[in-house]
Amino acid sequence: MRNVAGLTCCLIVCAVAALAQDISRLEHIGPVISFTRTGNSVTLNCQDRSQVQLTVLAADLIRVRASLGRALPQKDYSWAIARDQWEPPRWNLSEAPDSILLATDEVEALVSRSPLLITFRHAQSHEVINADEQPMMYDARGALQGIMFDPQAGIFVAVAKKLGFDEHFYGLGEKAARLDKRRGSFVNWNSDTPGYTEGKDPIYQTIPFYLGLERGAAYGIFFDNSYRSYFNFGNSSQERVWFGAEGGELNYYFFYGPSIKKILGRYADLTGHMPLPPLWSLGNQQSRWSYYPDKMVEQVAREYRQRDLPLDVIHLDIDYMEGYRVFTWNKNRFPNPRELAQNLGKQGIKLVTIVDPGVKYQPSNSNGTIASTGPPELGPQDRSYYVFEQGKEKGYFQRRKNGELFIPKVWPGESVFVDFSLPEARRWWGDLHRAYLDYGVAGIWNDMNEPSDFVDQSGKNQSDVVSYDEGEKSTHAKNRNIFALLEARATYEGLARLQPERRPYVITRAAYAGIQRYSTMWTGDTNSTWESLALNIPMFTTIGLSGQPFVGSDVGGFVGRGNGELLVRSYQISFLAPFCRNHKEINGYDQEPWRFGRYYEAIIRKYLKLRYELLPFLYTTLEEAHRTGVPVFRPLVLNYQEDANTYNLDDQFMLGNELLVAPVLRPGATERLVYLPKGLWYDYWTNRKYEGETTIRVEAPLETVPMFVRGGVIIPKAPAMNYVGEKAVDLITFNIYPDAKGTASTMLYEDDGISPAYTEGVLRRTTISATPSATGYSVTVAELKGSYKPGSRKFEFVVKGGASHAGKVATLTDDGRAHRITIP
Ligand code: MIG
Repeated sequence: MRNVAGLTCCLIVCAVAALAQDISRLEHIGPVISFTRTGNSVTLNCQDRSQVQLTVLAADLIRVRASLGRALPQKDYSWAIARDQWEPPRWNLSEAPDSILLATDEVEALVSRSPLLITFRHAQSHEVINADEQPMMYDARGALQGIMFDPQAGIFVAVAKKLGFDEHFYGLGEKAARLDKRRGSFVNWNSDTPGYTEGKDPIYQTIPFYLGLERGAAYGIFFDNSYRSYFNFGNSSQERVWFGAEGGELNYYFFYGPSIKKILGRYADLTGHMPLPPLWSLGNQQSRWSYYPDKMVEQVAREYRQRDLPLDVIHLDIDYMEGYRVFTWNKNRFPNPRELAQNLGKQGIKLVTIVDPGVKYQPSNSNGTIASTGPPELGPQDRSYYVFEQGKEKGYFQRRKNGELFIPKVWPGESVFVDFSLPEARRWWGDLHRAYLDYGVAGIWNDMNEPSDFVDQSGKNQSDVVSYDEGEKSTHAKNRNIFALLEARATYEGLARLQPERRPYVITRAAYAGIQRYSTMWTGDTNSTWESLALNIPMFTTIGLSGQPFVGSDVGGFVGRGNGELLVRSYQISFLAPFCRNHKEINGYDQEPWRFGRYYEAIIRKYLKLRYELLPFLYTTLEEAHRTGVPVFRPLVLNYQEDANTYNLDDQFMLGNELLVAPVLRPGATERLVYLPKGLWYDYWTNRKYEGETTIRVEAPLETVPMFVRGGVIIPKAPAMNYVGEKAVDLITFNIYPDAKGTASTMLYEDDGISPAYTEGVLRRTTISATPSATGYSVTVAELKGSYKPGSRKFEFVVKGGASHAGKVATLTDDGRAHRITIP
């Protein structure tokens, strides 16, 4: 059995590898024979009956949609897209004997008719940004059928682009790979891959969006196709980039920058902006598989508090349930979940429960215990399991083509999955979360939603499973990669409905593009190894460049045994990641901050305290991500895209535009090299100044993660606390790091941190600028913007560095009005 499985696996892997080498067996799209214009679209009719539609959505956004060998279908929808109405931009259509040109103010698409090739150019200089290397391709004769997941579900389609000699690639979401994807080859097929190492592909998520960067100018391509897809950035060819999928339309969006930040903003407009999660989700979180019974959860809380370690959240993994039945509580382990939540709540700690998509397959059984009257989630479940009963009765579970229920095996044993493409099923699933919220659970963690199936992780066992899919009744080939997106949507919308006064907090493992509208994420089952730790940086930055700003990884690693040094170095990265949660596998050695002795615990405490002090800054940066699509945790290339030294730099990162962090990623290392881009930099710990565009060697004993602050910024800090809301954010210290001219500025963002009122403008922006003046050093607090009222509190200004006013401090009482003070 094992051998057979191994062999099949090899066949699939080999076939995929072969495909990566060879798209030459595909047919080319035919030449253009005519075209029509309707609204902002131009439709090209091709000799082989293919149709291609180019639509101008914005001056820097053009959609290319092609149906190969047949006419474009009327139906046009995608689960990923958040916006389909765009302000009609100004653009021109012109025609020449051998070409058609669509030109906006920023970009033009030149379509040669025969062969049909699309070239995107800069609208003013006509310089080529990105060009087809071959006409679009499709598998008209079934040449690739042997390797297709489900040949009945579609035909292989592909696009080939010219590869620039010095072109770099970023994005594709969660990949166990380095930052620059140049020369890489990737597959998207959401997969449960515990203990993955660098190079493992695919893993959990599918974000078919990438950025190309050459000579400092960037473009983006979002290939919105949920079938198993392939991206090859010059892996097998010196000249070609190609991407394709095992079915569906050749549907992609072309974004022109040249700034990466601008592209990320557009991508967020198209696929959705991340809503703000509750502020406490930026707090420290603790998990393991699994804390139970309730007494142990309380003990974890007590340890944190007694040891003066900050903590906002404890996670309950799968063992809180009655026999892994989702939306139930085990009555022996958690007899009184409400009381537990209340006890934790008094200490400022919130509960997050895991929810898997597998619903135990449990036809009613007359031998079990009869449920007493009372909420079904607290009942015995053995005679009748209400979630299975309701879902079956309503017809919400996935079925095979022949009408039979699809019965995968997951934690509860035989299970069923919900067809989340059914709007009523999503609503029902969302409402089921009452079984948690009623007891005070504050957030939901969606695991196993690739969806994982112990019968067969490749998806073959699910190949004939049908989803409603807007009436298309499509199969797994199309729906696997969007299953988690739809589940997260059901969860998010459910939480928003059940608690309209609170922001939903959802965490997911699997995803498709657009997930940021509903959920935050973590990078699944990493290892407690230095290699796995080093992957944190390129993975977090890449996920951020792919539209998901709220990222993080199990601090300390999930699989295998860690140690104090590894745990400390892990916190020295994650204390600045949006999701900061220590988590461990069921049989793993304990890994809470105190488990390796006081020396390590003290260092971890220092970084957790610093995280809480930096929360005003972290939250301000998160709000920027929400508003602009530009992530919190950034690769240097995002802030310095003209600087080629940053193009493959993946052992350093930046937090916003302000902080540069260079963690230690090897055991025993106590120094490292750090690249500082152009500008003035301050060592965060010593305030020593450096002129940038240089590589320096710095000391990095275990107590210290090298951090640098960019000259010209102001970093706001709150008092240290052990959970969000423990103390009033009174005394905000603004640390001023002057640039070469002595000036610096910031804009602090604040709101109530918990309700959706910020979406209605209940928020506050405090703009502060500092500049040398004739009489001293002036700090200006502009008149406050927004209707959120934090009440009166003290501001303190501290000038950093060796400047003449360094070390000088001034304070004022913030009353919402403009102020100007001069430090003599
Ligand atoms: O098959 O719920 O990635 O975080 O602890 C393993 C148990 C299922 C995988 C998740 C991990 C979680 C674990 N889960």
